[in-house]
Amino acid sequence: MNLKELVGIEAAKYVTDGMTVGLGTGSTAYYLVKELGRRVNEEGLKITGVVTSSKTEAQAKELGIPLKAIDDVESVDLTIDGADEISEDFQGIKGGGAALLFEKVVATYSKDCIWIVDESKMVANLGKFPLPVEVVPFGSHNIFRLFEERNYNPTWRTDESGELLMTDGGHYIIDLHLEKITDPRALAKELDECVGVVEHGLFIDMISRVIVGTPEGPQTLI
Ligand code: ABF
Repeated sequence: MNLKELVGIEAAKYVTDGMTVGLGTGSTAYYLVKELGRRVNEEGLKITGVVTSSKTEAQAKELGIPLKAIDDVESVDLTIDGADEISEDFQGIKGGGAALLFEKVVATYSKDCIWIVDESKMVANLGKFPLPVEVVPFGSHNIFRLFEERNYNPTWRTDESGELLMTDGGHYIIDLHLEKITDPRALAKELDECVGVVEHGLFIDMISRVIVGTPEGPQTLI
């Protein structure tokens, strides 16, 4: 069993009957959804899923997990999702899968959030992973130039055909190659104040639990 599968199965144990569960994106969340599908079908687990991306929606539907849109549920009890980097003080970078906006919306309006990662995602400081910033197409080149002026080493996220990637929300993504983010809170505030930035991949103070896959087994932190 690989480390991603290990933590996906471990995280599924926190899902109980009657829950509305936020289902994240990525290869680690894939194993969580797979395990929930198994429990729904083999153990009669009764849950409602709220998905954060078209990929997850397709997988959950195929597995027979009942789904609802976030606006059709009173609240999300627990969101379980992957991450690209998690620092020692449990701040995170997400968005490598280009679903950060919907992921942050679902996580923000969830009572509890669990991140599931293999140990390679645990870092001393955020920033080695390029920070995704989701921007409105209108005026996005001005934002790109602003990031260049601030020496944030921006690049455009492109799709398989080399075109600018369009997110499920209809926006572009600019990735900032910062190497090391010394003050994630300050950078998050700065990006929040940039006109045309819809959302960014800094997830600050949003996590209740982290389950890390290691060769010795799943380690639950926080
Ligand atoms: C998603 O999962 C994204 O926010 C993040 O980029 C990605 C991590 O993918 P993986 O689990 O495949 O490393 O939640």
